[in-house]
Amino acid sequence: MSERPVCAFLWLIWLFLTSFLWRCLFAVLWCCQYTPNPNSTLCPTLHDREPQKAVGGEGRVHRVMESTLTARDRVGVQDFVLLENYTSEAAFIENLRRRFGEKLIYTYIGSVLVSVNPYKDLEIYSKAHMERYRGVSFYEISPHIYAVSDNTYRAMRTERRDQCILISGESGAGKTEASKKILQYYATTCPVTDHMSTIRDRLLQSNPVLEAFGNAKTLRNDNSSRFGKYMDVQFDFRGAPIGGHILNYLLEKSRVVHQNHGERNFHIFYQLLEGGEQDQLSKLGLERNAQKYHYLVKVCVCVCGCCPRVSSINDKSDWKTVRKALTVIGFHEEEVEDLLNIIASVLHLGNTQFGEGEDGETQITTEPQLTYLSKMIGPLSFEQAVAARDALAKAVYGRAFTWLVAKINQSLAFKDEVYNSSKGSSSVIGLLDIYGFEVFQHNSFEQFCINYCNEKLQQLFIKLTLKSEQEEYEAEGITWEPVKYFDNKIICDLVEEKHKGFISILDEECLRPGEPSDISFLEKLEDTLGGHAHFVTHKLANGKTRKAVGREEFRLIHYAGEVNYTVNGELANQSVICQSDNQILSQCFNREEVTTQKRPETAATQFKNSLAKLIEILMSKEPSYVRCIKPNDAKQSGRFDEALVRHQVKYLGLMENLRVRRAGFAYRRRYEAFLQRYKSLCPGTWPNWQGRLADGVATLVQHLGYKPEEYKLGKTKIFIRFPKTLFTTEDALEARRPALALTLQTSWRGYR
Ligand code: AOV
Ligand code: MG
Repeated sequence: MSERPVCAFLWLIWLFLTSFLWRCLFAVLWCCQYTPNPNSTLCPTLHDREPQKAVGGEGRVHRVMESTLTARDRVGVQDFVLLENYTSEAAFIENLRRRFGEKLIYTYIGSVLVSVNPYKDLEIYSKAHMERYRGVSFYEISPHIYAVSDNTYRAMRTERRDQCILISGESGAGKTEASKKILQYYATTCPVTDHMSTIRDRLLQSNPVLEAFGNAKTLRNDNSSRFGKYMDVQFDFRGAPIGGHILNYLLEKSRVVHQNHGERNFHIFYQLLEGGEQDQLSKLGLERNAQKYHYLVKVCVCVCGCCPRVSSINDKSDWKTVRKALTVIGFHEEEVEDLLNIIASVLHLGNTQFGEGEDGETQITTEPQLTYLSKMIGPLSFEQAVAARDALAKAVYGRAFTWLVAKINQSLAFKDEVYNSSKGSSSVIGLLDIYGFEVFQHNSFEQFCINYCNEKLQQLFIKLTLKSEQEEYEAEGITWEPVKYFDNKIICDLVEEKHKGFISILDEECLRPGEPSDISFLEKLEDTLGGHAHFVTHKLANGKTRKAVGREEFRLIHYAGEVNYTVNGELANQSVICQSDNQILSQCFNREEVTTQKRPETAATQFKNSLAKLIEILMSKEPSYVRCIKPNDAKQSGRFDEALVRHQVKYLGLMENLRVRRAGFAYRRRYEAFLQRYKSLCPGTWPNWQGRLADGVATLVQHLGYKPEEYKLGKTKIFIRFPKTLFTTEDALEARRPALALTLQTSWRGYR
């Protein structure tokens, strides 16, 4: 054979191969970048927010392929909206249970994240996991707290609107852990410069400090938040964290002087005693033994905590963390010393014992405590100490906590000159982690406030999830049928209504001249609220006595369960402390404030007002929700107590939430996104629709054979009632994919 034809033959093969390879390559690239499925290769699940354009923190485009989901990830449905039998509570719980069994603790209801506490460390919070979720559209990847964090962050950036993430659930359900994971996500994935890394570190380090002073072991949770916390994280126009601010709500001060059996005081006391250096303890007059302190372990028969050590807590290493965190946040050595003096003084106060003097007067019989107390608290007279010991301890601790939050806020405050950035162009993401609904054997005023707070948040959830749904239908000109749900407004009103609500009655009783009496208060409650469906006392209508409610108690039927509250008056004498030499104390107890003649607002009214302000703040932002569920009461991993979960699913209103998502239109998407995704299924819209988007979508769905009852066309979006309709369309798209790739190849020339 001559050389020429061989060369020509080889050349032709090479040409064919290269052009074919190039075509393939272009086709693949084209598929990747301009595929008619811009949002996902997954079957789109159903949610109210538009899937955002997948732009990451640095403008990267992520594309997560279906193959990233393993068979395990698909156990059950990852969005309850996809449940066949969506009205069945049993099916709902079974889905939760199956996923929980596979350590899949997160599931969506539309855009709401349901999270079940695993009670063990799962390997799903690594940096690599954070990267997987970064910049990826909400539903392209398995449900996760990082998906909510990322979605919220991108919504803040693209919509330039302040956001908030509301985390709710009962005590021990995982709210605080969720809020910490969100903060860690931002700290790791957001862009930062050197200056900003200081703020980032301070934001992170504020957690161990506040937990040390504001968390404690309760029967429900070994690290229970005993204060409510709302934290704003401020981002600049580049999406970098530049500041933060914390609002704290009603610390459970009674814990300083009394704990239920099996519970502890605030962590900081045990941390100081376990981890503090010997020198330091000696200076404070403290012994390294929690058993020595009346407020930590009472020596008497168990009406008290009696559990200084907890297996899940390492006070010694926690102390180190807290000490380091205080430095990172910017506390001066003197400030830390003053703070520790306050902690020590509270312990000494607790150990102060009283006896009767020769003339029958009361005397402090514990000399060493008095020496330390007078040194630390200032000129404290015997009589005042006798009258006010516990009230004083609570007040000192409570004010020191407020001071601590203020100090952290100073260190987190946005500083214009440091960041060389304009505050005006910044946006915030607020994180709400409040104490969860709780019921103990003995419930006092503080439990009342905690549970009232949870009522308010549930009310907000109801209003916003239904309201936003309704608003969207209205804006799009779509009619829909509302879903029935339990509205807990009736309980909120019972507590806060003017003149006839619980708090008004309490105010009246406290501000009445003379000593407020618990019995007269209960009688007044009975007169005004007796007969209300959610209020119960020991008196029955027929004049008999209800045994389940004590004579000094009243019962509220909350949205989350029934709670008996004990009425017991508490009076505080704070006037002596303002004379202290301790800088923090004298700042905390302003002399003018405590000597003023004006009667202060009652604690209940203050709390009511601060909650009203909180609700206002939350309403001004775009909310995302995390609903936490506690799988068992024993704090055990792998245990799923169905009855307990069912109760929570009920009172959190998750079934109603799901029904609302489905009763209206399960799926909605902007015309351009819908057309882009499915246009290849209709010759009339493929490859490019030139007319009005709405007409393009109408042509497309007509061709697909959608029946009129299956969908509605709004002003800017298509609304599809049943997931099945969409699944059929998705199947058609899936079936067309190989053909589509071929079409792309052959149309390559034309496309170019
Ligand atoms: P809470 O904030 O909802 O209760 P926490 O967030 O403190 O509850 O969670 C309680 C405990 O459950 C934690 O200390 C962890 O041991 C465990 N836990 C929670 N979430 C996770 C998770 N995602 N992974 C592993 N363990 C977890 V309260 O503050 O009492 O209402 O007031
Ligand atoms: Mg908590």
